Amino acid sequence: MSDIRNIVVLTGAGISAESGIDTFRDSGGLWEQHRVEDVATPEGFSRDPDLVHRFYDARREAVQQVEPNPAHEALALLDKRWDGDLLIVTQNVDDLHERAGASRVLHMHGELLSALCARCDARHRWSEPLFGRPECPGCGEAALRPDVVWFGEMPYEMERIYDALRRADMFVSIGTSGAVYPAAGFVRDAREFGARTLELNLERGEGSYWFHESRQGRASKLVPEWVG
Ligand code: BV8
Repeated sequence: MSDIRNIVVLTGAGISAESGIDTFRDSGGLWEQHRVEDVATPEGFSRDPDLVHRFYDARREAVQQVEPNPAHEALALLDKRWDGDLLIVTQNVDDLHERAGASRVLHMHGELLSALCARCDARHRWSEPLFGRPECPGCGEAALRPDVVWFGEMPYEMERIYDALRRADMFVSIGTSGAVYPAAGFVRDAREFGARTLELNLERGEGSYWFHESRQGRASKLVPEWVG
């Protein structure tokens, strides 16, 4: 990677699969267990907040029982030793990148271990259930919701992401089906801005043909090999 200075990595549910966290679209995945419209949209939340709280409370609990895997650890190692720009943009709402030791992480779809107050917009570190409507530590209202970006909501820090893509010499996509936008379009943006693009995934994702190179396999093998 001699001529590479600035790297953007995009991760999806596939990087956490070997830690025991369900992906969305693999067989038996989260979207087979629940209708997206019911649990991952603002309309679903206003229709049945308790159902949505139970869905996210179960995932928040599960995330605290699992560990990072060698793919998370390899990215954390890269983060520690890379002296150029590096941004790990994750679509995942787990905290496994951080628990592996990575620090340059951006959760574009929010985080399970955070609660957002629908009344005062404050975000709070949160590891307990939201079922039962606890009060917002800021404004005292019982208006806390999962701090997760649902379909139809604007992902976090898009300007910072596009700024990093404009400057990237390398864009690596790991463990994502490329089914959800705007994340699924980042490879095209990076390529247009002149970056080399690499896909590391169990199978070819929906936008696989946009990548200069695509390697199939498990993240716990491919990512340590790529980081070297
Ligand atoms: C927005 C958080 C605008 C919640 C999630 C038509 C065209 C283009 C766009 C749209 C459209 N219609 C609607 C849209 C917009 C919509 C969208 O893209 N819909 C899709 C379905 C077409 N997008 C949005 O709504 C986004 N917002 O557009 O806002 C806007 C503008 C102005 C003002 C306001 C708004 C917001 C989308 C965010 C939704 N939230 N998650 C939660 O986590 O519960 S989405 C969810 O699915 C994930 O976060 C992730 O982002 C996404 C994709 O999932 P993946 O991570 O890729 O997981 P998946 O299971 O799909 O794939 C796993 C992969 O891993 C597989 O390929 C598998 O082979 C691989 N794998 C498995 N095991 C391993 C492995 N790889 C390696 N090793 C292994 N061991």
